[in-house]
Amino acid sequence: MSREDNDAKTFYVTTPIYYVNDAPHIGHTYTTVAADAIARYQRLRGGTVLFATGTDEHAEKVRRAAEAAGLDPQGFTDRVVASYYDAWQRMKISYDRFIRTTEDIHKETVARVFGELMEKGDIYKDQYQGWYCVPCETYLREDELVDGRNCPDCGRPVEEMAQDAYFFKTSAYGEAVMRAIENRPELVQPDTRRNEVLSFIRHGLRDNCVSRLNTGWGVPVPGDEEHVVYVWFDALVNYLTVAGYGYDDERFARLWPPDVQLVGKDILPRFHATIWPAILMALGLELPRIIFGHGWWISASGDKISKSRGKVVDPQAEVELLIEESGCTTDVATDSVRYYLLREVPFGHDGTFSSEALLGRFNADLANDLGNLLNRTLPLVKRYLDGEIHEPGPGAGALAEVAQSAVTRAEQGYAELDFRAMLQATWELLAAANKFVDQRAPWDLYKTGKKVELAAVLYDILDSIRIAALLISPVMPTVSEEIWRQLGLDSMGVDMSWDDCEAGGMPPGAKVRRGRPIFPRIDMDLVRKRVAQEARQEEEEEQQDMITYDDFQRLDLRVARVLDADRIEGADKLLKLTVDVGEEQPRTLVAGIAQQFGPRELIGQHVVIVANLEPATIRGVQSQGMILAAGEKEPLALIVADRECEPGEKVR
Ligand code: ME8
Repeated sequence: MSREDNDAKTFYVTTPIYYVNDAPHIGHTYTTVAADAIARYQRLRGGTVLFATGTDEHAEKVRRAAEAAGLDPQGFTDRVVASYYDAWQRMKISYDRFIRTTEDIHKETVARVFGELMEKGDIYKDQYQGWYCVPCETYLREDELVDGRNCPDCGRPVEEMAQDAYFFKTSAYGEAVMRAIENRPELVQPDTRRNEVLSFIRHGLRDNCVSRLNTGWGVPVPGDEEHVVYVWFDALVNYLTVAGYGYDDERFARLWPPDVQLVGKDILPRFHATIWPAILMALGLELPRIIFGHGWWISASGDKISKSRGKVVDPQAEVELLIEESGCTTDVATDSVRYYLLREVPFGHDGTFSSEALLGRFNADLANDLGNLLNRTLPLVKRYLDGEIHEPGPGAGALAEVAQSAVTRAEQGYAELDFRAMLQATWELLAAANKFVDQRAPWDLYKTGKKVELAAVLYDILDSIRIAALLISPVMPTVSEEIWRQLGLDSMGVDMSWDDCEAGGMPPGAKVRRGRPIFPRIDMDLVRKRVAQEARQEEEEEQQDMITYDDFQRLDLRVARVLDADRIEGADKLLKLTVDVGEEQPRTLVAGIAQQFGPRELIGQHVVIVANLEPATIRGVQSQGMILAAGEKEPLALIVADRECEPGEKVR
């Protein structure tokens, strides 16, 4: 499988494949937009690119979500995957391959890889005794748990597991993986994460459990239908499936190894920087060139402007916000959110998403610096040069040096995945061009009849705008196209190409076309005033929702001691509790907390219940009251008495 010459290499960039228990969120969008910018940049440079993303469907949590929705897993994932197609279309994600792990070709590849490693003795059968975090789909050792029962990554309770299982000999590759990461600083990035990874490996790698008991969802272990391949093993193999491993040698030779693999920081140390390279080493395959772990977005507390109104930022809601506040088009709003994501924080760092900052950047960077430069220059070309770009003539090229420096730094930014630096470099060019307009005052040149100078100055400005449009086009594809159109380049048949980044490339004869301003300014004072008014209104409405003390008194809240707890057959979320409320007979309650709390941890707890709730029959069990728990969507913590008190004690 030798590669004949290096030019034949297709640039292969990947995102993780995402779980489909839910619709896409800001994290998915962030990685995918960044990968999209990389792919578009490579294409702009004339390279052949394969940009792959997709969905990870064989997770236990996906099976459970399907069950909760009353659908079979395949029907459920078929439905949710549509929300990914839709989101990526809206975000202008130019993927070349969307892989679903439920595709036959992928299932065959997983079975092939698993089989190969079994044959080599790198996968063996043993007993698994330990813990499993369903939300993270991670096997955990006792000593990794927090407080003896919670997942170290997400903090949620884990489930105990004891079963026959297959193991991958990660431990045998620990040393080699560590050496590879140490010797090739490019392999795992950024540096801070690389250090985290190295210390994770130094702590010692144990063999990983790579199977689960077959519950009818997943890829069966070759030759042993009682087990299915562990979802993370299944998922990592997607990068091989996409590349044609084992079924299309020619494709594989063109694609392997991946050039850039983007992942979030949480799935770097345990998976992409250890098990993944270990699997590749076991298969005798080259490691990826770059695996980059980016940071996380959190939403700014007290961000009143946000349309998402929650802890989780919804990129689509932010797009709508921009449209509403500025009146820009959907395409421009989408490009602006893409810009904000890659401009606001250095790639690799965590960031705080704030709608106010998004609107602020829209005004300052996009409307003022970029939009205004275009809007003030095009009318001058119309007025003084009949709308046509002239030969640069003597004196042109005043901005060439600044432009050259911006291009060099942008190239470096793209190569190092430092999107922020790349955009900053471009904005320095825009700032220089804006300053140049002020200094050279084309209107004065016109008035004083300095025609040659006037043509040269306008040429330089438009040329800078053209270069800036090229530099940002991987991030803001539609905006760049619109600028291209307004500069008259599309009607000249000039395609965008990185080769044309050099100053002086603006073709004379292009006829500029004024359009609507791309970035209409947002009146931030008005936005703030309206938001404050909405907040006041909300507060008033909340006050109207107040209950009186008498209303509250009607609730009979009591302490109850849990005597027994049991799962209810066929109902994943429900537990049947027997509680002592200080009455002659214990009561029975049905509580929807089975996914967060195990029966054993409940017995003996002093919980709080609503004792005068009308009884209801749930799944054939009469429930006489309701247990109180914190958590809006799902129960996160039970309300318990923090010191000794008698069952039946009133809570007031
Ligand atoms: O992990 N900010 O899938 P997933 C930035 N199926 N990134 C975030 C984020 C945030 N607030 N929240 C989550 C999986 N992420 C596996 C991958 S690949 C072989 C298998 C990132 O749907 C997170 O770091 O949970 C991860 O990269 C992705 O979004 C979530 O993926």
